[in-house]
Parts: sequence; C-alpha cells; structure tokens
Amino acid sequence: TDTEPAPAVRETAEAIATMETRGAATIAAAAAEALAEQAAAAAEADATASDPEAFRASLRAAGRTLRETRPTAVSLPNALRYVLQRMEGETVDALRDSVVDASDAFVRQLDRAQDDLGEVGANRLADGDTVMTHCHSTDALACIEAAVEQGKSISAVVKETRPRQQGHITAEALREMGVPVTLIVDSAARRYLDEVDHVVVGADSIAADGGVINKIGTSGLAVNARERGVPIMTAAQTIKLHPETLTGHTVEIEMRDEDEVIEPGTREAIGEIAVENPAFDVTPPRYMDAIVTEHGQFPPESIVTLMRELFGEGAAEPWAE
Ligand code: RUB
Repeated sequence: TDTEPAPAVRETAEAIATMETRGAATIAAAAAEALAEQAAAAAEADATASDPEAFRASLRAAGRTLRETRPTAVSLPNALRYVLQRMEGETVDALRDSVVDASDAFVRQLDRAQDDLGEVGANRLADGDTVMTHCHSTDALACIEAAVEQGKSISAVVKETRPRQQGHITAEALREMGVPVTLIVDSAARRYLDEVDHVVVGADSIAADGGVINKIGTSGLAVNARERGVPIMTAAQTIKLHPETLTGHTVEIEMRDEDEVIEPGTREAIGEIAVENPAFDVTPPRYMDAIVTEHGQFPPESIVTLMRELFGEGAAEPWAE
C-alpha cells in the first residue's frame, strides 16, 4: 500500500522490539532517524513522491510502526511528536526537508542535553566517590564521565541487572572511562551499599508526581539506599518527562517474555507455575533524592513545573491515522 513503512523503518522497529537497540535515549534517536529515512524513501516512491497527502500518511504510518514496539520509554513517542509536529510544506520536497531537518535537530538536541545534564550530575559527585549503578543508562553514564573529566577519581559497583544483564554494558563503558568496576549480582546490592557514596540510575519515563519509571529493581534499590542513607539520583533528560501523566494517565509497564527469566528447556522441569517478567518499575518520589536534567537538578516533587512548561500543550498523537 502507499503507506507501507520503508524497510529502514521496519528494521529499526524490529531492533527496538528485540532490544538490539535499547535504552530510552538511544531508542528516541533511532526513532527520529527512522522517520528521516521514511521521508527520504517516500520522496522517491511512486505512490508518495508526487502526492503530499500520501507522503504525510506514510510518515504517520511509520510513526505508528515505531510507536508499537515498546510501551514504557516515553522518549519514543516524544521523539515522534517532535519530528511529526514539525512536518510542514506544500510539496513533497518541502515536507521531506522539514522531516529530515527536524530529525537532525532532535538528535543534536538529545546529545547536547546529555552533555549538559552530565555536568549537573557530576557536580553531585566528589573526588574519591564510589557510585552504584543499575541497568545501562547513557544519561547516568554521562554524569560519571563528566565527573571523571573534571579530574575526580570515581569507582563503581555495577549491578548486573537480571534478566538481560545490561550491567555488563555499563561495566564495559565505565572500564573504558578508566573507572575501576566491581560487578555484583542484583541481590548483593544492599550488602555493598555501605561502601557506596551515591546511587546513579537513568529513567525511561518520569511521571508528573515525580515517580521515576526505570529498569525493574530500581525501586527496591532506592528503598535500600534510603535505609542505608545513600543518596540516589536519576539522570534523565527532559524527553523522559511523560506528558500524559499531567492528565492522570499512568505509565504502562512492559511485560516481556518468560524466556528471559527461565532458560528455554526449564519450563518442562519447573512445571505449571506462573512466570512474570516486568521490565520496569516505579520508584515513588519520596525515595529519590534528585532528578538531574539538562535544565538543572530538581527534587522529584517539583518536576511537574518543568513538565508543564515543556509539555503543557498536552500529548498529541500526530502519528494517528
Ligand atoms: C533501559 C533502562 C535505562 C533507561 C535510561 O531499559 O531502564 O535505565 O532507558 O537509559 P532497557 P538512557 O534495557 O529495557 O531498554 O539514559 O540511555 O536513556
């Protein structure tokens, strides 16, 4: 059909769904880039090259394909909104250029925001500090990297993060920064908190009440950190702010396949029991010390002010049919 997404869009959607492309910021950049690829392809394709309305419809269809991949990281729909709301022009060439420009601007803004929040987060870390991490967050790593670049000596205790072990990606990234790393199983976190000065995590979405939605296990870590008196911050650029929560919606928590929890083949031995695999959880604002963004540091309870300022116009769905 004229609105069939380009192969590049289907490949990006597949990579996001299978988590080959993962992490909220990386997913957002990939989605914005896929829309630019859709625009380039649609400006050449027979069905859309000379029909501005068909071109627009093909971009909306690509947006829907990308939107349907994973539900929790709001950076994905925020990226689609940013690009599709800037699609404008009377001709296909003008429409294509507007989408490609918006996509480029979005990705540049994403990189700049990450650098800027890294500087803010780094100011919370002192020379000689040990940080504990959970999952793999490029926003959280930006804070540690900026601290290292400020000349601070930082060590890390890295939780492996079952079931997908994104902690291994974090461990490698930190080692490459010259940060000494100790990898632990998730259940060892409380034992190691006594040796830790800060917990640093990322976010997939931030709710209007300051709740932080991040990789499953973050909320338990936050409660333990509070009990041990260790400050915990979430590093989250503002595309992680979830506009629909301003009007009372909740954030959907992705449930993934049981094969990530029990080895294939284990099912037979283990028998008829329920296996559940939620990918994310919600840390209540009272257990989070600070949300670090490119606009500075916020107590979770006041993030709603920034959310209204940046997303107050609501959560349009420019990809809708
Ligand atoms: C990744 C995850 C990360 C956030 C933030 O989950 O929970 O902490 O996405 O990452 P998954 P970033 O591996 O299931 O995608 O700071 O890079 O946006």
